[in-house]
Amino acid sequence: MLGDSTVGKSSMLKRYTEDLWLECINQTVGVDFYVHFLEVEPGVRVKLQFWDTAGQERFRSVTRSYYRNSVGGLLVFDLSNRQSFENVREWFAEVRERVQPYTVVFILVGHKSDNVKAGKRAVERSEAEKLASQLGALYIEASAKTGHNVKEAFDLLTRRIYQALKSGEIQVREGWDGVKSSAQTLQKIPSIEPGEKKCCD
Ligand SMILES: Nc1nc2c(ncn2[C@@H]2O[C@H](COP(=O)(O)OP(=O)(O)O)[C@@H](O)[C@H]2O)c(=O)[nH]1
Ligand SMILES: [Mg+2]
Repeated sequence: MLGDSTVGKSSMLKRYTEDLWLECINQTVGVDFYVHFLEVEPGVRVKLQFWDTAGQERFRSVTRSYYRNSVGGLLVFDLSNRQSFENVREWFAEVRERVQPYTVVFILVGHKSDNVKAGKRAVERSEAEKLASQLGALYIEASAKTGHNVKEAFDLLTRRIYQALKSGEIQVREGWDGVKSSAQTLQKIPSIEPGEKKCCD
């Protein structure tokens, strides 16, 4: 989870993993860890691990150490906070710099979409879509408060990663924790038929 402090990263994760909304969520200190399971296609259940980083500069040295072992990221900004949008490029560059030459799959999230209804939009959808395409990411608007598009944002990221794995755009590397799977399981992924059961069901 990437983006400035207070854009709602922790709230998005709470909504996605527990379907909970907390008005007074605790500020993240350093890095928090969440797990969620998703069936990406019939019979293929993946375990997702999320690293919820603190956006403040004083924790950057901690959060940086997690980039290398991540396969994807949600770049989050607050639709009612222009500065948080302006800073997205920096977050992107910060991660890219540290994972090179490898790829990280990104989804750009315009968050707190409930504020848009209240007339507080500070970033136009067209600008955000333009930025997303420049960064090679997809764009989605969501709200942890109402639950709008939260599941969709995480699902989109997961499916993009899964596709990238299947196409070979991303490869499992030894000593890397971004994607973990036994070599045998991974080779089987493309050939799984809908409805076919995998082990450990
Ligand atoms: N209006 C609105 N406020 C939100 C939403 N998500 C989070 N917030 C508020 O934004 C503040 C920061 O949220 P938090 O999840 O801690 O942000 P983080 O620092 O990016 O992890 C809190 O006061 C939340 O209640 C949302 O979808 N809509
Ligand atoms: Mg947080």
